[in-house]
Amino acid sequence: MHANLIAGDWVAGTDASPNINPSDTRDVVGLYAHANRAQAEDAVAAAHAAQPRWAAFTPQQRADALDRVGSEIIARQAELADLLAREEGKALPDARGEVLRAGHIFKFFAGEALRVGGELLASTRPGMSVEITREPVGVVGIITPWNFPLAIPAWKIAPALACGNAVVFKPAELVPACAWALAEMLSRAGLPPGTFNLVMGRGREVGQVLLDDPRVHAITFTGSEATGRKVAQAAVSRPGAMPKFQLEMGGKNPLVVLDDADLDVAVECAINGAFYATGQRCTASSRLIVTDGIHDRFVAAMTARMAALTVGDARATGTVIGPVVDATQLAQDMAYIALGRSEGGHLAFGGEAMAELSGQPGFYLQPTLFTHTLNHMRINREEIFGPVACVIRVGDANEALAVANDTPYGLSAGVVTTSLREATRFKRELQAGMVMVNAPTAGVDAHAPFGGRKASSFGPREQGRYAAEFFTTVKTSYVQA
Ligand code: TXE
Repeated sequence: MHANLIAGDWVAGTDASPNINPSDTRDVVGLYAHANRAQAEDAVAAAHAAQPRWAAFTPQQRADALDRVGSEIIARQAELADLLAREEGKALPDARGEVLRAGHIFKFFAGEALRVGGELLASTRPGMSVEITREPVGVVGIITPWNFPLAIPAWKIAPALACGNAVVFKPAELVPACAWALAEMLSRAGLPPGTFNLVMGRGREVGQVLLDDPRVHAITFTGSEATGRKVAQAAVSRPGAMPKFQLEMGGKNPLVVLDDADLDVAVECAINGAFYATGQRCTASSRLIVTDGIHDRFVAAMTARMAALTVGDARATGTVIGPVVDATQLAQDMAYIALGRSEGGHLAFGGEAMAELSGQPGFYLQPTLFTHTLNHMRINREEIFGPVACVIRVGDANEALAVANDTPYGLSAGVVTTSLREATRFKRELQAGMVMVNAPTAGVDAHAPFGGRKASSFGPREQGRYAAEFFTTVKTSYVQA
């Protein structure tokens, strides 16, 4: 059994669950412990005790530890990508990319450990100096989803540690193997015991401890909007000091295709954005907003291209789209496909689940395209989180922009156009945290800020230099000469 990491020791759980390969449900990846409430509290206590020691490490020592982890992730890219593909179902080329990104994130934040800076201001008072410094927040609770089993933990853990915080990490129930592999590397990286703790298990049990325990000073969460709201509610209802919190939640990202777009570029952006990683990305292009003049050519080219996408075992050569992550998610996708039909959408491609491929039982689903959809339909309002995209036909660029912004979410948004004027206008006016011009809505750089607006996000941006906003607290000191 793979155990939890608490106070530097591997601690067995009170129970455990098998980790099932979604490409072949007969394949058990391993048995992973569930922490109980008391063990989660032990992890918090350990982090609380270790944090001052870790914060007293020199920035170079912190940088070296993070750099070691980054180097090991990159050196083990093939093995970790295989594990990721096996437990989550992400096709191997995407899984390899995710592993590399996780490695680069650790290396980036190794450098950031040396760059935690401050500011010196002239005072309005004679002889006074004003010094602005950043200090660690303390203990950070990290709660992550299943769709990026290595990259999302990396982009929360690395900056938290770089800034001198201790961490209690609770990964999603479906992907403990990648989390455990990361924890195992961190356990050998030279951190004082208790600085980094792994507690696997259920959200409402283990996750809840992180929300409730007053020794957890900050909570960073990525997952569904419903759970994100629970995190926020728990944070503000905590008696005494409220924890700092940061939420990354859903998206319903528009990709606008204008009449003047290069058709090949438009189709590649839409195929990649909507269907790669089985559409299970918060930045997926789920609404394809297409102007009249290019609509029919775009739909014809999309369906032709979709027919050539190989759905299969995530680890098989040639697979472009792996399975859906589990039975519950597949049922959710199928329910939305049925809803799309009943709302009047025209199923232009796909829509069928395949219980098995080449004799292998798995959660396979064809990439699915609806046309003739309207922006107010539920399939265009709610996050489906599967390989399902909807085309919305619009009259012109003005209508496209209005429809793109008419959504509760605001994570990522894209436009495909050859017009500099339209590219500039959409870049300015799209209401999203990230805007892509002639690029898929998903797929971002590891060193640039990530996050959204409206119901997609709450709190400071993640990644890049901007991560320090969340993982540090600012102190302003006044010194009279
Ligand atoms: O998410 P949850 P799940 C969406 C997607 C998916 C749905 C459910 O539509 O179908 O969410 O996925 C922990 N206190 N997205 O169940 O429940 C939980 O254990 C503390 C979109 O995976 O939000 C896990 O570690 N923690 C999203 C994490 O929260 C709790 C990515 C996320 O779980 C908790 C993933 C509680 N009460 C899912 N309950 C995106 N847009 O990127 C759960 N958790």
